[in-house]
Amino acid sequence: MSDYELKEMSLEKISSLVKNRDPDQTEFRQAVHEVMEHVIPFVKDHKRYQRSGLLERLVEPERMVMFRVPWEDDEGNYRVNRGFRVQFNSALGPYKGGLRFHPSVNLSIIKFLAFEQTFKNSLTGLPLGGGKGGSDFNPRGKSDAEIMRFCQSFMNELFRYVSSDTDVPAGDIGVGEREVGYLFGQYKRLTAEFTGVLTGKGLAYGGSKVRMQATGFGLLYFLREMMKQKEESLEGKRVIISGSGNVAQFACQKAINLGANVISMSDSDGYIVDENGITEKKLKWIKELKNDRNGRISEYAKEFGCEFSEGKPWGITCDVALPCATQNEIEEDDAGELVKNGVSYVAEGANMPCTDAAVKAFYEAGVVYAPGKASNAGGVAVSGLEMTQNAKRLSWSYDDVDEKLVEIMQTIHKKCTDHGMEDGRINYMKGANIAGFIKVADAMIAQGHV
Ligand code: NDP
Ligand code: 2IT
Repeated sequence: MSDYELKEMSLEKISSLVKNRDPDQTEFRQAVHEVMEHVIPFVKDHKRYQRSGLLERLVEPERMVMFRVPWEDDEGNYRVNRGFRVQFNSALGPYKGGLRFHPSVNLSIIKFLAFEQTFKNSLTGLPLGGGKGGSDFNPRGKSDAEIMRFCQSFMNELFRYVSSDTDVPAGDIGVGEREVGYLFGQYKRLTAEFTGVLTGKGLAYGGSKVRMQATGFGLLYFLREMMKQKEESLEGKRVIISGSGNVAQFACQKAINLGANVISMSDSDGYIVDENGITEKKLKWIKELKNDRNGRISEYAKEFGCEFSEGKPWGITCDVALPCATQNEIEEDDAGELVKNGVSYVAEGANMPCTDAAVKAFYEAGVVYAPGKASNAGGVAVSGLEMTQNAKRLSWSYDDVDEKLVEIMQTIHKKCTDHGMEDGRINYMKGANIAGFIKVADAMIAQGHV
């Protein structure tokens, strides 16, 4: 890069490049801003990364596919949704990332998730590129047969763009083991191949042990490392968790195992506060409610005699907050409430659940905060281990995979400390962004201007 270009390179320049291209993609622009805020000063200090076009390529997906998903509901009506797959960056390996089925899904959301995934996957140390996909299909209230027909139709188009060596999808919001099974079945039928084209599969047909638990467990393994830095532990800490889906359930389980007092979980209607603490037995009830009965979290309040309130849980006094539902669920005001009530740790189970202003509020208040690309990387890490097991046609034990997950989360924590030290404390966002960037950038430089 010439001196002229280098002088011109700034957060504003890259942000306006993205804004001019896609002015309406607010979530994607937010994710780019959060990463580039740390990457650009780093590049200015490191000549090796001052390459013409490197950052411009980093913020433009390699490929995006959008397609029609026609399906028939149980009443015989023909319905149409939109499908997406964004193949963001393949510098480190096949594109890898989940599929989200939620009515809010649009190109901006899938692009932000695929962009974040690129850095997250880099942090895992595994050979995984970054991608994401999904649909604006709303699974709420759909029958099992409708879900199956939708998944089959979605794969009728997606199968052209994925394979175990090119792009390996998995689950995310609205996509769990059942959906992965239907998607896998249809892929197999269309290609006549039994390969590891998806992860998060059932244990009977190539899934990995611990994949189901991995994101939530990994989040707590990461939090444990954060607390160790301060010579603290989870024992007796008041924890609140948003969401009550896959990530939230297993975050709750591991938090209980580590001695925490989990007092709140939520869904999109509201949250419960159980001052007696959510026990393993109560959590088992929540899992049945959410995974088998499609119930609402408000039913917990009736079952166990506690409070249910509409809205978000961030006004509850706690030591640790674990947002595990969706993007931008903690805004500046919510962060202010948490800080006022004495929160000490915030670790993201969801992707980008805290707005930029919320992250800054935590940092200024001295709250120890971890971004999802570091703290929720356990899910995709075990997906990477599932790919390895599938390629070798073998299956590791629960303890082996769990041990590897602990090691990976410890290593990611170390990368955050190595690159995030600032004024005598760890800026986890900075550390994760820079460590994630270095590996992707090195691979991109080595592979030429493509
Ligand atoms: P699930 O579909 O299993 O659960 C999602 C939970 O979040 C539900 O309780 C849901 O409530 C709630 N939720 C979803 N959207 C909203 C919304 N707009 N407002 C309020 N609540 C909402 O998804 P996961 O647990 O798999 O995913 C949760 C988060 O974790 C997502 O951000 C995802 O990207 C991230 N993640 C997931 C990984 C995985 O392996 N599954 C890995 C890494 C990150 P309701 O039922 O009412 O809709
Ligand atoms: O956001 C994520 O990391 C996931 N939804 C998991 C992706 C994966 O490929 O396991």
